Amino acid sequence: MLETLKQYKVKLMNRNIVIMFILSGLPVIGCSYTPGNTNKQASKSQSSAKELKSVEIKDYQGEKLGSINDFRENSIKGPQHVDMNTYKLKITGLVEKPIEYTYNEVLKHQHYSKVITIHCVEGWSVTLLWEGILAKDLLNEAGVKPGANTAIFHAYDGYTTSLPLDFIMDNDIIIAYKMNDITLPPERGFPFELVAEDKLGYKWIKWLTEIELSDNPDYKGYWESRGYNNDADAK
Ligand SMILES: Nc1nc2c(c(=O)[nH]1)N[C@H]1C(S)=C(S)[C@@H](COP(=O)(O)O)O[C@H]1N2
Ligand SMILES: [Mo]
Repeated sequence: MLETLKQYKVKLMNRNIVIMFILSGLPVIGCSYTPGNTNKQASKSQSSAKELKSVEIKDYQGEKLGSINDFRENSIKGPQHVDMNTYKLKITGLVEKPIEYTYNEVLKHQHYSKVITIHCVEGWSVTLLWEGILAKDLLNEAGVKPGANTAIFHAYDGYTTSLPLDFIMDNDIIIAYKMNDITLPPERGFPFELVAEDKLGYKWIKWLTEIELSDNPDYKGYWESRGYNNDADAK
């Protein structure tokens, strides 16, 4: 019984020593965490991850953005994986000088970004920050021939759509390589998607391969030839 009590006392003493040790140690540890201590700042910036550009942004200048994952995958042949070794963006048809751009040659043009909403006829819409170059910058480089009034867009999956040439020349229509600050993933149209602002989703051609200038304003693309309105006004 006594033995037991003694042991208990010793245990208590040991515990007190441990507690005292911890207490005496605390202010020392605390010192290295006082605000303004440069060591803390340095160690913190070293340990916190450096932000890489592949992180999707969720708001822009106070505006909440939708997500790259808010799209319904409904492409006519599913996601396309474009072979970038052979990829070219071609400007053809009624132009002075047909041009074939590589991906990097397209990106050498002035960059533009804007928050724009895509509306699909299926009833969903997504607002994102789009970044790209202007369609008219490429067309001006190729030189629009008199008589051209329609731009026909072709894609890797065989999809086509068209827009009045005036619509492209009178507006800042973006050919996007990024959405929400990340490079378009294959399912979202890599390398390029046309941001057909104020037009319904079926004008937003993905996996863009060619812009052909034509004098046929009645050209009908994939969905247009299946009954969808050729104006495709989203407003
Ligand atoms: N090449 C190609 N582009 C396309 C399509 C397609 O099937 N093929 N679908 C269109 C439609 S109907 C919409 S709504 C938008 C967005 O489609 P997503 O949700 O499949 O990205 O892409 C458009 N661009
Ligand atoms: Mo759509």
